[in-house]
Amino acid sequence: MNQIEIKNLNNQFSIDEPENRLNIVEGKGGLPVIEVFNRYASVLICLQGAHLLSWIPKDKEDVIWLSEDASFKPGKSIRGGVPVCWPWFGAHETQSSYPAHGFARTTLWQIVSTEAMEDGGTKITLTIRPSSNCEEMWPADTSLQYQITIGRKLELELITINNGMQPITIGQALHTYFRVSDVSNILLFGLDDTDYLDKLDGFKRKVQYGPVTVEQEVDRIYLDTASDCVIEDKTLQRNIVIIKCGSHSTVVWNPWREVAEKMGDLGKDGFKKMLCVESANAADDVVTIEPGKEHHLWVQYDAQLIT
Ligand code: TA6
Repeated sequence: MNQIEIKNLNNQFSIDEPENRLNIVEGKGGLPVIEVFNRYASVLICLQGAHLLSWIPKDKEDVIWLSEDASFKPGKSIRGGVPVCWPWFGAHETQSSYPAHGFARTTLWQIVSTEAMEDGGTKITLTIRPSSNCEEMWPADTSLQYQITIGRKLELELITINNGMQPITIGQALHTYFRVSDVSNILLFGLDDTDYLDKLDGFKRKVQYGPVTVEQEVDRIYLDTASDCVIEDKTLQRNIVIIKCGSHSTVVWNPWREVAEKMGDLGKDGFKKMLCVESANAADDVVTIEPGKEHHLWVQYDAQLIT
């Protein structure tokens, strides 16, 4: 995106209030980035993929992990942050040449609106219309909206609207990389007694007992769960509380050392500093949307100090 286009976006969408500022700037690799500073937090969102890169609640540390080796290139997904996986999760069911986790995370999104809210928060609405630029992979007349609300907590809402005449079926996830002090020292609560598919063991169905701990590679789809999750990080004295709606599966992923080294964009020992806890519609938990109807995937994140 060139400087004139960025200037035009600022003319339309920037916010310039004493305690609520929003600007669009040229980020790494020339990709446009929305910067928000308000009384609650600062946030960075790359328009490619509507990819949230950072959320720093006031006087706290970043809650989101972004790889120091993430590449910022047109059409390439960014390692870390909050990738938007849509309209399928993981590999495409039948077309192996289609990108994993869909194309929303590598598409350039449009800004619909920005709003300085009365309570001092900031709301941003982004959109894509896939049938206009990803028609081969997704011919259905669908619009996708993404609302990001930066208040005392962070809210993300992904809305799929079926404008066509036939039902559509989607899989999706907010594939959030949470920043942790050391992944082997955290506990993830909320999935006790929940069945999961273990991708590392041929998708065998297993049961979780107690909190999830990570001492090796983990790649699991927890099934039939709408539960809140909490990442307890005693070293950072922080609980990250994850609440969701419109999702009945939760994916937990950490690649651990060997896989991370092969992936090449996780940075030195980056795997230790992250845990993906993804509010998803994955495996059998796909969503069918009838003509004229919509589906909302909503999450709310809160970073609480452990006293
Ligand atoms: O959500 C877990 C997962 O699907 C893993 O299997 C893992 O490969 C990861 O996402 C990252 O996928 P990506 O396509 O971003 O390399």
